[in-house]
Amino acid sequence: MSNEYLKFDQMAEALLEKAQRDGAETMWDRRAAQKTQCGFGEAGVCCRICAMGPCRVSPVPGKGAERGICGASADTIVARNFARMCAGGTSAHSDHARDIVHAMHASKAEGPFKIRDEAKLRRIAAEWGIEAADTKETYALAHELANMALEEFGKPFGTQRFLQRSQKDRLNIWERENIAPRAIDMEVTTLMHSTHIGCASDYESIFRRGMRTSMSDGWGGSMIGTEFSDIMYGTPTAKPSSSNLGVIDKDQVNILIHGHDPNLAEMVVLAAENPEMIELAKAKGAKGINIVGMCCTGNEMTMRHGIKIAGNFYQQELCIITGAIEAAVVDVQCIFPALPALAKKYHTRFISTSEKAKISGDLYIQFSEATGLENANEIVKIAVENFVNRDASKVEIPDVKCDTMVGYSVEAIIDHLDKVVNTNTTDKTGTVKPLTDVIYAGVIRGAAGVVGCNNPKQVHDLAHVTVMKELIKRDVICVTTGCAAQAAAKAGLLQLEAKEMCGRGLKEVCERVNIPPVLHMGSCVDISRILDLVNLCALEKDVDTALLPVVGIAPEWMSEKAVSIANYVVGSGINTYLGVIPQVLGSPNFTKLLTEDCQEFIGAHFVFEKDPIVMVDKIMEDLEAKRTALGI
Ligand code: SF4
Ligand code: MSK
Repeated sequence: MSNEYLKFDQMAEALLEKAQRDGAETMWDRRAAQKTQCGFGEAGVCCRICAMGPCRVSPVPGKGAERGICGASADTIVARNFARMCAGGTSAHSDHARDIVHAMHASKAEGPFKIRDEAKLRRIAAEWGIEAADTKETYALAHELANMALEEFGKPFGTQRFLQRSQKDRLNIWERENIAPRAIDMEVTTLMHSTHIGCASDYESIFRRGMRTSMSDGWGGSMIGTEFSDIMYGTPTAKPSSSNLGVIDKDQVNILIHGHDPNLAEMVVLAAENPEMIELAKAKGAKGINIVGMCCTGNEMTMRHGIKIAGNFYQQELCIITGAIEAAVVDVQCIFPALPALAKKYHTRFISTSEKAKISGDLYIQFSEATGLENANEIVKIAVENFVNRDASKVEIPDVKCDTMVGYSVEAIIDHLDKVVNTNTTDKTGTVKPLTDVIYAGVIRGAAGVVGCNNPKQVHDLAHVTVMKELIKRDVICVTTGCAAQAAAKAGLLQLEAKEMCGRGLKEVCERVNIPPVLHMGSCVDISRILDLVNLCALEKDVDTALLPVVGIAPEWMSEKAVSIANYVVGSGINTYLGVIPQVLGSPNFTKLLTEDCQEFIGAHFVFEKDPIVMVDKIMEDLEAKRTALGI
């Protein structure tokens, strides 16, 4: 059970030993049962998209079968598999966004689904050309905007509305290269069609269709998800929180919220604040109700409410193994199907809530916009009543937690920058100019977006934390989302005090702006906030994003969503570094397309590098080369 991949996190090892004592199975047992992973799958050359297959072609040219039964080559098979990962990732982010828009469509002044950031509602409505966006009645406007957003998924003509935010050189590249995304559902459908047996075989064409689909995620679904969540639940502002499994409280009813979609979790937080529910918890012997978050539902809730972060992807099982979780409540994405069986080893109720992610094995309470608060009340009551079933002899909560700052939306960052500007002038710039100024002046050398998951192919959190520590030491400011952000939180990188780990330039910026060197920008869909920020810098300097000294990094990624993200970040002109090699090496041509050739038409490329220190060395070379080219 003990595994070299866990050595960074001593706490995990202790809990895994506890799991063994408790007779509970974990991902490490299942990882060991997999033995050696399939080399064909690893190289991306296994095809099972038709029933003549599965076909495996040789990842080594000249050795073994060179084509599948239909004649598909390694290039075609690898490109199709990669493209279908983009389609899967795009659909996950975008379908999440659609649920947020549906909640907005159901919003009303007297219901639990309300408009909480009216200014943003009016701003986006004006951006999308709705007449009288500044004067219309709030909910009439919200419903009109929601209807327009729903059209972004299925409109027959035109491209994504948010593209118009982009700096013009980048927009021209998208139009020239035919990767400006159309309706989101159309892009996913076209890509699935294109990669059906007997359709596209040209690997570059498949890649381009995949990139256009991913662009409909980044500049479509994810951006809609972020902006509309802000309208519904509030745009995040900087606030303190704390992180790691020590945030679980042995004296309280602990409810774990896990997944991605804030609709349910917002209602659970409301329900848990109900004085009647708190009284019930006390009557059951608890001091109160403690909500802790995991993965991106956790990120959404910490960004807006400061909800404590229990951990990231790897820690979902460890959380239950503490024996102190009364209910694990999940919505969609990144939820191990193994959790209900694990929960049964303890007293934990496992509650799935979405028909898109119905997980068998315990309780299913279907969440809907019409009954959201009632569903949440039922869930919280089940958790509270379960407190008496906790077995004290099975409780072991690691005494480890770390204070952290969260909530750095683009608006919050600009607000911080304004406060510095105001030391010299009475006017707020309301722009990212102070940030671009310090980058252009060389006080900081560049910026990095560090995102993504955990993956047993990397030591838990080690690559995330090493990359971020090395970058801030070398005066590169980091923004982060997803499980990478939670790794940073646990390592103390999201504290103001982390400025002491920085180079001189970045330290001074952190002190003057009163920010940590690594800024938590939210969940996986909130990578659209990073796109927005980089685009604002490009607009400020009126240059293509590809010219700016910025990079994207996913040190420990694992999901299809991460493939889609990497693809739209490259499509947005930002070189993207992956610490886990995607399953493409079986096609040297496709690999070269990703790592070199796409630079020619999109202005950015992928870099694969498993070693985090070597990765940072490459990133610094990249950033300095961009600086030289810009003459800064
Ligand atoms: Fe084999 Fe071609 Fe069918 Fe793939 S599409 S399984 S390569 S016959
Ligand atoms: S939760 S997609 S494991 S970042 Fe967004 Fe973490 Fe990756 Fe899920």
